[in-house]
Amino acid sequence: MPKTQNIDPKILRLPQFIEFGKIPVNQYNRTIEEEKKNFSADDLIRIYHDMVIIREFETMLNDIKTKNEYNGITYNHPGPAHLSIGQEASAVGMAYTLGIDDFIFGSHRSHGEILAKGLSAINKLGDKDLYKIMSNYHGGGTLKTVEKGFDGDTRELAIHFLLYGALAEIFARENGFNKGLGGSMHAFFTPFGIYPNNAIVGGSGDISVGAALYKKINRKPGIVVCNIGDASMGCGPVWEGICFATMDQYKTLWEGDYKGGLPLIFNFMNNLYGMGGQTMGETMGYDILARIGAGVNPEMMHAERIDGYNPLAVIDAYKRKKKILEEKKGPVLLDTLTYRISGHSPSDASSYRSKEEIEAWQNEDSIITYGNNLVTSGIASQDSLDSIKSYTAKLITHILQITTDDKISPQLDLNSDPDAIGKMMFSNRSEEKMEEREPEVLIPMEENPRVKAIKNKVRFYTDSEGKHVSKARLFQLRDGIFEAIIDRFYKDPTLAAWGEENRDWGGAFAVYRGLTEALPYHRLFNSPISEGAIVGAAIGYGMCGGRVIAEIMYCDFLGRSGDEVFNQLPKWQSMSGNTISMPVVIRVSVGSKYGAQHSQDWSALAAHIPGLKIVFPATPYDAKGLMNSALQGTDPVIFFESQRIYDVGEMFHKPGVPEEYYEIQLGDPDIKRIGDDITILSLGATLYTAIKTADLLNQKWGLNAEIIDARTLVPFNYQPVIESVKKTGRIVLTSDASSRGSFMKEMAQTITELAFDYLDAPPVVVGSRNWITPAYEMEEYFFPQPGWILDAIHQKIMPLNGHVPHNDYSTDKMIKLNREGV
Ligand SMILES: Cc1ncc(C[n+]2csc(CCOP(=O)(O)OP(=O)(O)O)c2C)c(N)n1
Ligand SMILES: [Mg+2]
Repeated sequence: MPKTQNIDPKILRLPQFIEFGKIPVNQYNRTIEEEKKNFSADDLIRIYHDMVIIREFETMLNDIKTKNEYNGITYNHPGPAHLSIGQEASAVGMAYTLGIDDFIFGSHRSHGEILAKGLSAINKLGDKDLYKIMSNYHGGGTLKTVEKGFDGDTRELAIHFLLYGALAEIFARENGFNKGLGGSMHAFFTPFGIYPNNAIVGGSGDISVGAALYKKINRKPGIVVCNIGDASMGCGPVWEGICFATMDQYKTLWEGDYKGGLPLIFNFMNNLYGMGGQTMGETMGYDILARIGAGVNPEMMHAERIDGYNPLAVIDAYKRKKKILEEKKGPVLLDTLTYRISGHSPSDASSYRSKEEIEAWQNEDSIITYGNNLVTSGIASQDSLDSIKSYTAKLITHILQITTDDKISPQLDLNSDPDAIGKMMFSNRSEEKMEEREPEVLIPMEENPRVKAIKNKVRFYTDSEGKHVSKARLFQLRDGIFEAIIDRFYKDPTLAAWGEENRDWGGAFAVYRGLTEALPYHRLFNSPISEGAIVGAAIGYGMCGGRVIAEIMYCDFLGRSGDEVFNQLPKWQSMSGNTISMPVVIRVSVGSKYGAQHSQDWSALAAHIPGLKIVFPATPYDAKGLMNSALQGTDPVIFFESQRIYDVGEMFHKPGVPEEYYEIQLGDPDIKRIGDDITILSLGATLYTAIKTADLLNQKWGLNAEIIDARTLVPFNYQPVIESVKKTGRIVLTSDASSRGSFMKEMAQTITELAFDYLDAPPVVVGSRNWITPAYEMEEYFFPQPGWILDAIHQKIMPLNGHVPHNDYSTDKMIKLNREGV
């Protein structure tokens, strides 16, 4: 809601028509003769060569999958192989003009794109650079294997390296580009500009937007190509990615040379099918996919359908579209028409399409047609083309032979190191900034109005006379988060933040108030209401090397970014074989007062997914220290914040929240009150419920409860909790999450396992009801109350003399509730 842009009813209420321009469809019409002036003969032959390599590579995989044999080499590959036989021209055409600074993202069917982009990069890199890239990768293991007995030139060696790295990845070998942890659908190799390929249909649709943002925000050269299938046009992340990538603000509000569109091409590899669903005529309504561009923005996304069966048509389109991106008029939508001759996977019986249809496309096969054109135009002889084919078959046979030899190409040795994958789940680095340069800010930090206001705040909840400080004067939890974030914005030039209402509004809960004054648009901006793309773009930004904070306004909206949070963010570091890091913090606000769809604590859902660090602070001191750590790290962190306690002051850390920078290590729970009769382990805002409970236990029964604030869920150091249980013999755990499947249940189970001998009673979890969250007026019947914890202690752990429980925690009641599913 930038005040600079007035929305005038006098203009907006005028009648008018929306005019759509023309979207070109297959307009390329040059002959190869005409193209001779644009390409050397070598270049034209290289296009053929690259297509043949892809065809042979995929044919080999098809043979291995269907017959367990290729050219006399037998092998069983149990994993996936989504082949792109038929689509070679679209891949080679796409990659031909791209340099190594241009990044491609892909899908489950991206072997061809990997090879095409790799071959294009090899052609553009000098021998020295190529050798350096190869010898640096994974300590040179992949290179050493292909170098053995090889006596050609560096470029040829690099082709061996590319084919071997890709195939070894597909066959889960340690020499694979991602140590065998990515596999067929997730293989990539960033030194050649090949970024993650994604097994989730449309997964690259928003991640690639983040990569384009990374390039734009950090002034990096190159463009980004998002290669996705035609059926992915039905996927949320693709639509959200398109919305995110086409926001007006890039052209209206971003300043100076940041003004202008994203350097991004959404390239739909339109093979007309999504598995067995026919996108034109059955499962979608667009008829011609490029039509979609018309509705997105006035530029109609410069959309175009191109003939992906003709590599020269694709190259022509890329040359023209790259120019559009250089002029900052992107993004672009390309509908690259192609056809998958092979099945969706080798087990596909093609029951959804006719033999005649497949034959018709085979008759127009791009490699044969293009080869014939080369011959008839006198660019190449049939013999020379045939020798490319026979050379390629020999090369692929050799690569298959060394890849399938367990001695030459072993898998990651999980026998000798059973934790080898575990060690790759996190990058665990500590980096003040992701790049060395001055951060762009609008004013010195001391001049920031919020920073000035905070200077006058009291950083402990009581004053020197022990009186409670008024809310207006109090340094609150939201201030702790703000201090950590603004500090990092002035340290790390790559740091950018986005989400809904993040800029002028200051975030829905005023955590960012004051940041607008500090930061130019390109470092802090409002996003569309696209939770998937908010997170997806952060993932792309992070994997390219930038640090980013994305915000989800309510925890309940995490479902909208489900794939990004559960499938993408946690996995790319380890699926890359630890070659990329993911300095991404997702702030998630946990609500109350707004009923069933705005008040859920879903921290357990996030904690369940391997590869995420999960934080949930409850005090201003912890919030600042933990946010500092999250922003100093290189791992994805989901940072939960409870709306109930944004305004609390610091009650525990004396003399108050330090003004200077400090870190609190993720994973250490904190003992907030010492006691030896019972341990209360709390998470998030229930720390304050625990405090009230402890006060009651002390006042009424003279018991001293030890209160431990978990602070983080993953990682988590159980040692202090076990030490406490050794002392108290009793533990009750509480959080605002519905108790069934909550993280406190997980903790209770682990504590039972680790400290069984010290326990006098079972660990008991007091969470919220397994209901919808009712209206604010009824919330005390839903969220755990001090009285509930007393009831549970009384009935399950130790009788509290004279206590009359309100709630029934008996075994019978628990069995009944579980049986009823509530
Ligand atoms: C979110 C999701 N839904 C379904 C699938 C199963 N699936 C794998 S590929 C595919 C079809 C994708 O079609 P398209 O995007 O056109 O790519 P193509 O396979 O044609 O290359 C489907 C449904 C998946 N991997 N991810
Ligand atoms: Mg398709």
